[in-house]
Amino acid sequence: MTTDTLSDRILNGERRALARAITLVESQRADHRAEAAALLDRLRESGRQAIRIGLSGTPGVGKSTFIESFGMFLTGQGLRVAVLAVDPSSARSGGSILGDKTRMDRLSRDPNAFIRPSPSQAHLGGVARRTREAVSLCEAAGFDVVLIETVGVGQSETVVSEISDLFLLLLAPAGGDELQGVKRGIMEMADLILVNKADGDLRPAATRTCADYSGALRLLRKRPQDPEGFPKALMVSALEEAGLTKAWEDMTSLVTWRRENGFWDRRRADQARYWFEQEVRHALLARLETAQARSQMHQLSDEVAQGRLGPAIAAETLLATLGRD
Ligand SMILES: Nc1nc2c(ncn2[C@@H]2O[C@H](COP(=O)(O)OP(=O)(O)OP(=O)(O)O)[C@@H](O)[C@H]2O)c(=O)[nH]1
Ligand SMILES: [Mg+2]
Repeated sequence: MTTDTLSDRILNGERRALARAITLVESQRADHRAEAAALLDRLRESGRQAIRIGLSGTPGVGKSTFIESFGMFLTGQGLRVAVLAVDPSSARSGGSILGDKTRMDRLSRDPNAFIRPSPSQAHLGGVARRTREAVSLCEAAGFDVVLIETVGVGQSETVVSEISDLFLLLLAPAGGDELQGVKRGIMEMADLILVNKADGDLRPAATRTCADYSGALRLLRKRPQDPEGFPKALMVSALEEAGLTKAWEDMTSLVTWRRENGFWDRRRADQARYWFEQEVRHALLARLETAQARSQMHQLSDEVAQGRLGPAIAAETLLATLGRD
């Protein structure tokens, strides 16, 4: 299939074309990379934008259950929803939301939903880049909302917030009054904190946790991209599908405010800048990994070790040859 045909089919909202294009952006082959770049460039002209929602939380907090309920809620509103994942652990398990498709059983059968397991890639940088491109493909295919799930470990929240318009942090009700060891940096990224499992016996604990986090959020420095009252903490129950309407109302009012006040476009522009720089860094590092560069590195490092060349001049020699190819 040519790039033009594939692009037309994606713009038509054809799911099989979308799935195929995502496979293309996930490929490491140089010819596939070039094809993917051409496709993405063509699709960019559509100018379609989804609301990109990043969702993070520690294992077991209810991310998959929430995505199923919230996704069904959104499709119930007539919206088209795509679900992607940035999952550093999938490097081990080989795409963990695959197994999750059973947990997202209803959503995966909904014609207005599209679920894509995370690519199994060795490192977070690779996964992030491909997820970002997959998000663009989903936007071009006309999805209204793209949910990007990540497990709350390591750097993955930062990566997801660099792909998202809104960042949601899912928490479980805590026993005591401790703040569940949520890192300050993560709190500062959150637009909404959702205290999940606010049902049954856990409801009183959820109420306390929600109050604790509301207080903690008020202590953070005010961010320019927030209207009065944001970021905020809310209670939801993914299991009982409670609190979803309120959460969605808050998300849309935040989006509207940011659009009207220039913060939406500014964030997207900053993200584009960030990913451009990441691409440059990534490509430069990749050049160090070619057979030729490795052998030259080896040779120069021997000369440095033997005292025949200074480290700085040797580095310059190597870098000068990387520029040409
Ligand atoms: N009571 C209650 N239990 C919930 C709720 N949401 C999820 N759970 C339960 O919590 C457990 C973990 O839910 P998951 O949705 O798999 O959590 P997750 O965050 O996706 O977990 P990982 O994929 O392992 O990171 C399951 O047993 C769910 O049934 C909720 O709103 N209320
Ligand atoms: Mg899960």
